[in-house]
Amino acid sequence: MSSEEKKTKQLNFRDVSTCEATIQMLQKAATDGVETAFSRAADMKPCPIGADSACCKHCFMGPCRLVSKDPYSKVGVCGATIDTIQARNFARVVASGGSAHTDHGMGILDVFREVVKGNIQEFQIKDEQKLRDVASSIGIAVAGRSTKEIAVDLYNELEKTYTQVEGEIPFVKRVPPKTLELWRKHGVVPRGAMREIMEIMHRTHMGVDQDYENIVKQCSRTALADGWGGSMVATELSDILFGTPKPLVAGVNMGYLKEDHVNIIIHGHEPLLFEAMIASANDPANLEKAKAAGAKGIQLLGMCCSGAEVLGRHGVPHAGNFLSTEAVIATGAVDAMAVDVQCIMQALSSMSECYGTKFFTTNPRAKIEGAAHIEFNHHTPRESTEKIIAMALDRFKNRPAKIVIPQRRDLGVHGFSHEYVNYMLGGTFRGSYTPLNENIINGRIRGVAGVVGCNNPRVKQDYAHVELVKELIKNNVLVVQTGCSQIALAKAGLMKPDAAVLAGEGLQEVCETVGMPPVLSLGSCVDNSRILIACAEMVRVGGLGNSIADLPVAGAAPEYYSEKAICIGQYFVASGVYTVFGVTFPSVEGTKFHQLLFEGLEELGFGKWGFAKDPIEIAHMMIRHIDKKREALGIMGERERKLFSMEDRRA
Ligand code: SF4
Ligand code: MSK
Repeated sequence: MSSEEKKTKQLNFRDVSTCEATIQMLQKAATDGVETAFSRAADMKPCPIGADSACCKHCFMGPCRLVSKDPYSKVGVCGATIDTIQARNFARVVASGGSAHTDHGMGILDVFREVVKGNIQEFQIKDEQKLRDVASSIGIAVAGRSTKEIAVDLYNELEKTYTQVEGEIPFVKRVPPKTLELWRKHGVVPRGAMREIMEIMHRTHMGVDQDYENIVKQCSRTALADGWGGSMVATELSDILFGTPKPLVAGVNMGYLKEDHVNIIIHGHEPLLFEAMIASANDPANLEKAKAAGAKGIQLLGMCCSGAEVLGRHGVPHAGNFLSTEAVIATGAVDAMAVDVQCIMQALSSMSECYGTKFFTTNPRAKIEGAAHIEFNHHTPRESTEKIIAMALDRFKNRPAKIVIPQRRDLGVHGFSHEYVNYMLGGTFRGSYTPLNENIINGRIRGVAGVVGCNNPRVKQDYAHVELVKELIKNNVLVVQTGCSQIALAKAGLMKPDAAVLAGEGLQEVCETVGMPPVLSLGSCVDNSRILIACAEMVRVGGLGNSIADLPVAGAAPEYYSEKAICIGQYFVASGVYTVFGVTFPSVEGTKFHQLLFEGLEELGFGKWGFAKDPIEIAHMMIRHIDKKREALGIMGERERKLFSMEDRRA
């Protein structure tokens, strides 16, 4: 028996995941002698100095390692202090995470431009109302103008999000005036994402910016260029091109793989590949080919954020979140997995080889050594998706005899957007956040929490997401979700209206009246921008203060692994939101840098960071913050409680 087999046998998969389907497939993979991120994590001890961000390899006089226990006892060869080193490391994480979202947004912007010019026929402007709403939100005239005229202006304006070298990115026009005033005072309003990311890379080069406070300012400016820039462009243009999500019932989990169908999984982030794949999979000619191959049809499934994009928009089933991407291959039922960008483990390629799954990279920015590449060209999107379908059909015909599909299917309501929340609460003619604000003021809803982010094999899969959200709703905190976190809650059954029974009395009343779940699924990682817009709207409607920092809201990413998550955290903090992360935090407690992130930023009027590993502790940190904000707003005492009826809503 090899040492690898011994390790895998020693790992109790119930200790590393709460997802039944994933546990079943991890056990199968171990029996098959195949390793996964869970077994590799058990075998890879994290470097404690790196985990604290107390080392620097920004030049070749180093690498320099400082001592986390006594961080001011030593400096790097160049004299860099622990605060400079941590701030520079943090800044590069923000730049990397922010560049992922902004480059994703730029890919959508490219397609939007080509659609507007008439160079792409496959995609069209699907939501003209949203086009008009987005355009007018940034000052583009819409009255009496054609869709094409507005779209051309919108393209030209949104391109500035990336390329502008001076001024303010377009979507800052949506930021509450008090919040924007604070940003201007501290010089953190983004000019253009490319400039901010370039500047962060320059400033963190050896011998440039060596003042941690100044570096953190640039972290905020770069992160804001993601949240109110690249990510917001990605969300808004995806809605315009592919439709703004509206709640629908959709399924999550591996049980949606079908043994008698050709199963194709799309994994990654940008919605373009998936949208083209939906068209190919529904093409009668391909369905005929599938039948000829002996299949009853073609079953498409999503994973990670590619899946989250189409789960809410079209109701395509979602096979699982980040840490299930390897496990699903072990079913043997996946005929093809096609990936684009972000969160794609390199090991998926060899894993697919073990189970005979056809694995394809599709994006020229993201190839994997040894993996087949079928390039996706947005001018001719169906060319690549047709090839992928043909390869999947081929694999279906030659499937291995042993297929094991975990019989777990979880239905829930997905596809809440800022627009739908507006409508849901106020109705068609009075669409407004007023009822939400009123219910927060009267105490039925204590506050709003965004629980988002990834899985991380250093902590038990989905456990912190689910326990944190349960504790929040029990305490009357309405939860909004994106990314892999929402998939964890969908699997736990909390995306259903009847999950309101788990909520506190006030939140339960509101959910039952409106007919909504206590946990709202808002989409992919870039759709965290929907939460920013919702916060801005809560401020605009009134009664909860003048800036985002006044709102009784908080955010968390209890199982994050990604640099993108840190960037998201930083743009929420810079926007005024208290944001708590789990797993680990890249700083040494007690340093000036740590103090700035965890306290100092709030003293300046921004939000602040928090950290805890235990989900119940995270929940109560968030609740204490929400209560602090309620206290400051003078709405701490509950008002008279009465049923929130249709008459109340009309009144
Ligand atoms: Fe060491 Fe300074 Fe070079 Fe970093 S920049 S590796 S601290 S000498
Ligand atoms: S996919 S960034 S693991 S949420 Fe967006 Fe999931 Fe995190 Fe990737």
